[in-house]
Amino acid sequence: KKQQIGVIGLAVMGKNLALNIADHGYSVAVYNRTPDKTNELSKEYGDKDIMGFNSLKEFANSLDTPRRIILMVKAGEAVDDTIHKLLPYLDKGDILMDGGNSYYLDTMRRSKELEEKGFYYLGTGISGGEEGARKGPAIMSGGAREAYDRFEPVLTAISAKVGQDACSTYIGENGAGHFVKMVHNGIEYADMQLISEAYSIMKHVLGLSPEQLHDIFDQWNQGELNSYLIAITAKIFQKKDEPGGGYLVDKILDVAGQKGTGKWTGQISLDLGAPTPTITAAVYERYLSAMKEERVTANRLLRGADTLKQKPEELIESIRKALYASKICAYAQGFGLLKNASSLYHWNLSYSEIAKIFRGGCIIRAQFLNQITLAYEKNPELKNLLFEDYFSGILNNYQKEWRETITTAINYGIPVPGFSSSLAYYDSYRSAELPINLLQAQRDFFGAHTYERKDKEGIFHTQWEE
Ligand code: NBP
Repeated sequence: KKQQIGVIGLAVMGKNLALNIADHGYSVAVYNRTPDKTNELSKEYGDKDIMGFNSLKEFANSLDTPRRIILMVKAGEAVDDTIHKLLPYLDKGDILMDGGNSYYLDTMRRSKELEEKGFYYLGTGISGGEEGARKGPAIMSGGAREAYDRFEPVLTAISAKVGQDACSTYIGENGAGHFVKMVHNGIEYADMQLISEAYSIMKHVLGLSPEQLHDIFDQWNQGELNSYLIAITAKIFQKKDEPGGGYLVDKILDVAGQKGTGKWTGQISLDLGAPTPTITAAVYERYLSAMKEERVTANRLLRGADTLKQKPEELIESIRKALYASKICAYAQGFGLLKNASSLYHWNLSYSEIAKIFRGGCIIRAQFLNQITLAYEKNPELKNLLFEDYFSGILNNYQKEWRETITTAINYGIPVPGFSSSLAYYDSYRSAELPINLLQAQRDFFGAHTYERKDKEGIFHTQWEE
């Protein structure tokens, strides 16, 4: 008997996906570069239909043809390396699916190379971390449609479900799946930064304790901010350190790592001319976090301030509104970036489908994604989420408190780059007039870059000085 699905790479994600697939009635073959992980998995889960192999040749021979293989190795060289070693044991028509967080241009390159050799290649974003992989992630597949169709039953079975809907869909050709996953992660960076800023203001201005913060986030999670990240934030504030030690959150070093997807989102937004200031601010803030020593020195040299105008309860409600308004702008930026990429690469992305699969399994799952889905179902050509009544209504109603929250943070010297980038995006976007006329004059002054005029057609250049 041959195994139905192959999984290569048995770290956190691959192991849990293999178990998830086996739980849904598929027989699985697994392989990992270091045999220990394969042996452990086979030993620990001997009751499941999972066969471990320590040679790629035996692994490939154990699979039903045309083969369906999921690669879950570290993004980058490991993917090329593994493909290179596996290829001699594959047959034309086999489907290789990269389920890691690969850079979408790598995916475009790999699919071209493999398709030229007669293989299928699916670049698939899988979100949800360890728990998602085990119990149901959100899955975004890119590549040849017919290859997706052959993989689809497995992907649908193992994905998260929201009501009747599976959080798995075909996104588009070649790198489209990984691009959408990358933007998902960029939005995730923004979401996490914004929540951290809300926490920072409540902690520093109001001096709230972890217990109080737990109650507030728990309450926020009952309303329009309802989401996975708000829910886990509430839980984090409850976690005690080892006996006698206070709360764990207060013991954690304020230095963040990153694996690249947020950075790529920022870089590509520059390439594609799609503004994503909130997402990019979140990436910069992680870089700043890593400069811990410098910050500690600066903290001694450079002063902040304090003056509180609002009552505590009012401020907490203002922060909630500022968080929601800022979040809406971050999602508008992310979907704006998808729109630019879709037209550049002819992916014909369905934004309502994308918002729909983001509702379950993945890290940015949130109640308000229903609103995004509805917005794009109503108008697939929507230029910007901010044009949809629901979102413009929220922003119009919340902007006063949004501004007050940021003002409070500024007065206290509390950094809120996410909140303020979102507000700057909002204010720039709603400005019928920007001071860019002056900038254009400067460009023409020193570089003869020319300018256009409000009052007549044409391209103009002025001799600004004698
Ligand atoms: P890692 O990203 O930590 O990668 C570890 C795996 O890659 C191990 O199986 C390791 O084998 C293998 N590997 C490496 Br490293 N170099 C290799 C090489 N040259 N040849 C063959 N195999 C190699 O694992 P992960 O956290 O499970 O993530 C897997 C993918 O899923 C990544 O792309 C990641 O970005 C993505 N992802 C992760 C999460 C998450 O929450 N962790 C969520 C969503 C997506 P070894 O055992 O021999 O070292």
